[in-house]
Amino acid sequence: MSNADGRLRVAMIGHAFMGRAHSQAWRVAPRFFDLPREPVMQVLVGRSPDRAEEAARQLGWAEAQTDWRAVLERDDVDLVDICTPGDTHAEIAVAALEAGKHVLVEKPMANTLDQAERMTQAAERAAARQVWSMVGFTYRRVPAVALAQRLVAEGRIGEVRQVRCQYLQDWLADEQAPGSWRTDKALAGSGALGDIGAHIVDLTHFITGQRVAGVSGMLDTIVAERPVAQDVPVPGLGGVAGADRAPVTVDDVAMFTGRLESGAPCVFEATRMAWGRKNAIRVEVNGSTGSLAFDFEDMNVLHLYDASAPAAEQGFTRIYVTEADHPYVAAWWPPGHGLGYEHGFVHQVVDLVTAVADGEQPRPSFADGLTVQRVLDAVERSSQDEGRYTTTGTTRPVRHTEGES
Ligand code: SOE
Repeated sequence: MSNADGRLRVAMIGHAFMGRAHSQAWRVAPRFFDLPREPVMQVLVGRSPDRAEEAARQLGWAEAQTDWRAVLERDDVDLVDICTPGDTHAEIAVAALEAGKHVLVEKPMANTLDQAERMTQAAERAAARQVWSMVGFTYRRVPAVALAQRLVAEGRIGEVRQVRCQYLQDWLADEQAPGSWRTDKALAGSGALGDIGAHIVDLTHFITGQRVAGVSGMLDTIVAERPVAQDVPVPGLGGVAGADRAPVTVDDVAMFTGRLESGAPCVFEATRMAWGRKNAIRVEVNGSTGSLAFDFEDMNVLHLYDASAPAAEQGFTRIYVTEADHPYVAAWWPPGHGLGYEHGFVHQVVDLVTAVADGEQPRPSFADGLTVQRVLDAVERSSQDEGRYTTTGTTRPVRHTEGES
């Protein structure tokens, strides 16, 4: 709970790539947005005392610790921000919620459906005590994506008929690229499927307001063994400590088709092998009266096709999403200056702190994260059953809501 003086004291667990992005967001959000609570960067938790001390100094945390369980017992911590590999998300999140701490957990929320279900149950219990939780799907907080959701909810492209998503990266396209915790099923749960496929499933849920009801999936591990990086905080992540090579036990490529609750067909591709594509998140939604298209590699732009326009004027409109009345943009720069990858994390902090202060459920909630986990689980099961169409178990009567799925 935030204390009487209006601060929200944060403990962040993990300080690698996500820890650095979250730290910048905690530092910057109160400087650009008028927040109802002042985030305080109280304590950074890491495995190595020396590395944690150095990270706390560099990233702006008041102190460094190595025992996350002891941090959960502190009265000067109100919120726990979990930036660790997925194998620890459930244990830490459930313990933090039961200790009365609000929780932000990185995506995917868990490595298994069972873990996600337990986390969601703990979150529901905690919410009854005004202790809140959120999953860190930050791409829904890119202004162009938030605008896409708004336009679909307003009916600007009519009824959603089809969705196609890609998340293309190439950081493992080189067979000699070292393994890491991200290539080890015991630590990451899955490969491209959970790491980046989770993002495009959440984006589909968010933008369309509908859940994926069933999938036919295929997973592929293209490079079966990799060198083990030695210059990492805990040598051996991604393999046996001390070994110089380790098997890859997760997918490099995840491809699946699906149907939304309305029956609309979708297609998804997530890969780490697409030479030349660095962080290409592409979403295209086709409706009954138009289309929307987004590519994160041109992240300040949203393309809108309005099929109701006079035939002579029809074509994709390139909306440069940098105007003050676009989502989140008014807090930043004048039109035309654009935002970057890190701003989605800042917007995440803004929305989380505001929801906590207002005593409202932040979105995406753990229940929202569970709907994504159900899709990932169904893709795994389908891929093990010759790609047979597999329901996600998340269907409900189709609702056309103003807001979230
Ligand atoms: C994968 O390399 C990754 O770091 C994801 O884990 C993040 O969620 C994504 O934002 C960038 O790429």
